[in-house]
Amino acid sequence: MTDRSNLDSTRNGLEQCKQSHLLGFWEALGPAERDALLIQIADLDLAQIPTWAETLVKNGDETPIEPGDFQPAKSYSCQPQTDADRDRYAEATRLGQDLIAAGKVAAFVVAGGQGTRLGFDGPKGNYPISPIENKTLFQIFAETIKAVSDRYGAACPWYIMTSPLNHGATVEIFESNDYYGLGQDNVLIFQQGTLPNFGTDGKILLADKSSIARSPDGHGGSIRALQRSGALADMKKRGVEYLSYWQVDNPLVKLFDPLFIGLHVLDGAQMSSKAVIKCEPKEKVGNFCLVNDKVTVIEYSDLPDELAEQRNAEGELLFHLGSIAIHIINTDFIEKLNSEDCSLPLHRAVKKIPHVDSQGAVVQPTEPNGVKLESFIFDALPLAAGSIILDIDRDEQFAPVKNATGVDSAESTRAMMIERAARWLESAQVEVPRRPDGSVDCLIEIAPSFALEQEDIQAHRDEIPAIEPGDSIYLA
Ligand code: UD2
Repeated sequence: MTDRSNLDSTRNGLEQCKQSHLLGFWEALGPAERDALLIQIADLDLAQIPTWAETLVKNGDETPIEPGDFQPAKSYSCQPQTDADRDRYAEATRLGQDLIAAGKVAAFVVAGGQGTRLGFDGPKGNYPISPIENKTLFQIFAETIKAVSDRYGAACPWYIMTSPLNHGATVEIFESNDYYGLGQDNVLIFQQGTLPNFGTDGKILLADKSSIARSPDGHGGSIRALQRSGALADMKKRGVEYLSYWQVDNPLVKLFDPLFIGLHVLDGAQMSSKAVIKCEPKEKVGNFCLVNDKVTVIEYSDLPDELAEQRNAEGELLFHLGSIAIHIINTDFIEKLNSEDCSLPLHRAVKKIPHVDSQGAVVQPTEPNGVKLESFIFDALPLAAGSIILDIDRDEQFAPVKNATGVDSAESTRAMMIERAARWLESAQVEVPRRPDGSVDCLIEIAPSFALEQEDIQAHRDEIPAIEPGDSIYLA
C-alpha cells in the first residue's frame, strides 16, 4: 500500500513544478505500478524542472555563444618542433611510462549511447569491426589493455560506463567472453543516470501510464556516475590517479599514451584532450577554443559559421583543433567536481519520443515531438585548473564507427585500420602490395599483442611473411 503522506507530498511537489499530469493515471494503476512510479518521481530533480522546462525545453535557450569572447586554443603538436620540444616530449614519455607501470592510470570508456545512427542491435561495443578476425570494439580495447598491462607489468583496470539502455546486455557480453581474459576484478561496468524527456510544451512525457520517458544523461553524466557507482572509490583503493578516457566507437584509439599522460602531468593539468586538425570548417567534431583563457569545447553545431570559416594569413582555419573525445582526467578532479556538487550545463536535442498521451493512447511520432537533455564531458574542461591539448595524426588514432554507410562507417573504419597496419609494416621495410591508386591491395590486421604502435613492428620483423596481392595477413 502506498503511504498516503508520501503520495500527498509527491502530488504537492509535482503541482509546484507544473507536472501533476505524471499522476494522471494513478487511479488505474496497480500497487506495484504505483510504487514504481513514485520511485521514478522521487528520482527527478523537481527543483530544477521548471527552469529546464522554461529555458531549455520551451525556449530552446542554451548558454549563448558570443563571438569575441573566445579565441582559438593552442596545442602541443604531434611531432616535436624544436630541440627543447624533443627533450620535453622524451621526458613526458618517460614520466607517462613510469605512471602506467606504477598502476596510476586506468582505462575509462563511455559506452552508454544508443548508437542509433549505426542501426546495430545491441551495445555498440559489440560491433564486429576488425578486418580479418571480425573482433568487436570491446575485444580490441580489451586486447589493447592486456597488451599494455603485460608491457608495463602493471594492473590496468578498465571502467566501462553503460546506461539503462544497454547495461544488462553489456554485462552479458563480458560474462560470456570471460572478460576477454582481463579478469572480472579488473573490469568494472557501471550505469550512468537518466534525465526525463519533455514534450515541447515543457511537460515531462510518460513512456506508459506508470513510467516516465527517460534517456541517458549524456557522457557528462559520467562525473556523477563514477562517484555514485563506487568506481571512484575503487580507483582510490587501487591508487589510480589518471583516467585514459575515450568513446566506444574508435578502434584506433591509443590508450595509455605515455606522451599524452606525461605532457598532461608535467603541465600540472587536471583534464586534457587530444585533437585532430579539422579537415573542413564544419567537420562534425567539437572545436577547441579559449574562453577567458580556459580551454573550452564548442560543438560543431554551435560554432557560428563566420567563425568556423575564419582563416589565418597562411589560409589555415583559425579554429582548427577538433575534439575527438579523448582525454586524460585526474581522479581528484572528478572527486572535486562531485564534492562541490558541480553540475555541467545541459544541452537539448529535439527528438522523436514515443509516449502515451493524456488519454493513455500510445503515440509513435514520425516527426520530432520532444526534447531530450544531456550533459557533455568536455564542459568540465573550463573547470579544470589546467588543461593541455595534444594534436595527433588522425590516420593513426581516430576512425570512429558512427554511421551505417559513408563517412565514419564500418567500411571507412576498416579501410583506415588496414591502411594504418600497412604503414606500420612499411615503416619496418615490409613490402605491402598497393594498387595503382595507392590503396592497400590485401587485408592486414595487427593484434595489440603483436604491436601497440609502429615502433613495435621492427622487433617482430622475422615473423612477418611475404605479402602477395589479395592476401589476408593476421599478425598476432
Ligand atoms: C562526439 C562529440 C564530438 C566529437 C565526436 C568524435 C559530443 C556531443 N560530440 O560526437 O565533438 O568529439 O564524438 O567522435 O559528444 N555516450 C554515453 N552516454 C550518453 C551519450 C553518449 O556513454 O548518454 C557515449 C556513447 O556511447 C559514445 C560517446 O558517448 O561512446 C559519443 O556519443 P555520440 O556518438 O552521440 O557522439 P557524437 O558522435 O555525436
